[in-house]
Amino acid sequence: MHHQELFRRCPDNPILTVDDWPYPANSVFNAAAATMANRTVLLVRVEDFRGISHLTTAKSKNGIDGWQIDHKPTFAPDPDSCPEEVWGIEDPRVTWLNDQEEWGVAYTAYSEGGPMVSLATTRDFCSFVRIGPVLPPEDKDAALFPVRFNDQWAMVHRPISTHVRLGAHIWVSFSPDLKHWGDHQHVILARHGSWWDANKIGLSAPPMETSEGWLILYHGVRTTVSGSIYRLGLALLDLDNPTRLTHRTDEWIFGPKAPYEREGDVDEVVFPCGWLRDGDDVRMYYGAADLSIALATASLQDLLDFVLRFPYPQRK
Ligand code: BMA
Repeated sequence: MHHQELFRRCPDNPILTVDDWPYPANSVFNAAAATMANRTVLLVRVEDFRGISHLTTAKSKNGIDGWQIDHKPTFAPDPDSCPEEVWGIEDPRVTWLNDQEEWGVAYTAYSEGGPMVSLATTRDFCSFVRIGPVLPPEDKDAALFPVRFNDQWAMVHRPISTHVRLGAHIWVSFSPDLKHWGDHQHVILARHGSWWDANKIGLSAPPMETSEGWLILYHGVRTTVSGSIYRLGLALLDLDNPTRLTHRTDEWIFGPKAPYEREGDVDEVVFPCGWLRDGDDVRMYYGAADLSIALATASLQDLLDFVLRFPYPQRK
């Protein structure tokens, strides 16, 4: 199998659009995913006609169709109490936190000072408890790990560096309490030049625990004269030390191809915020062209076999 076919698109794509929405919206995309009581739950980014985003819960038995969608925003920005959310909340990633018996939600709070990372928790995808803004601008594409390392929570995120190695790279930070974060380390650097993941990368779906390490799905942004192209690659982090990168694919494994990925509010974008594992099956939910939600599936073993062909370090 060619590695461009590791993920197979669902024939029903796009599986969710604004036409399915119970209330008027400009776009529905970049959804987090979870499994709750045998149902697939998507926490969907919905952009309203002001351009401001909120999150709404959609549930389905088979994860493809028959979605039950909340009739109003489930988790809306609250700029009166949370000024960092004044321009909306975007791109959630959810992680089941074993010790706490709840999901941790990392999302982009769009503040007047720029996009930053906020955290919240939920037990039911109806009500959310904010932990608060945890990393200052510009920082986004964050997700929690499900377990602690030496008693510390860990989180992947993507600050933007204006120093010598200018660019947007993937970092991991640690916290004793989910609120205060430190011990920041960069773990995956954007490549340079003509690479598909030159200059700007970011985590896509949350890290997935596998026998070979933490499987990382990340996006790389190729800048061209007619705009950016968002594509996806894989990496592995050491199971015991998530700051140690052990593998990283040279080539992207998934990129915009279908018409709904190539043309939308932002052309040439595939942007997953969630993937779910069921045995060897991996279901990846992704925003398509900042307009709709699509689904593609892969075999976990195939993904691992492919990424294991690229031990790190290698040339950049
Ligand atoms: C990124 C994020 C995503 C968006 C993507 C493409 O920077 O803002 O929400 O899907 O750009 O526009």
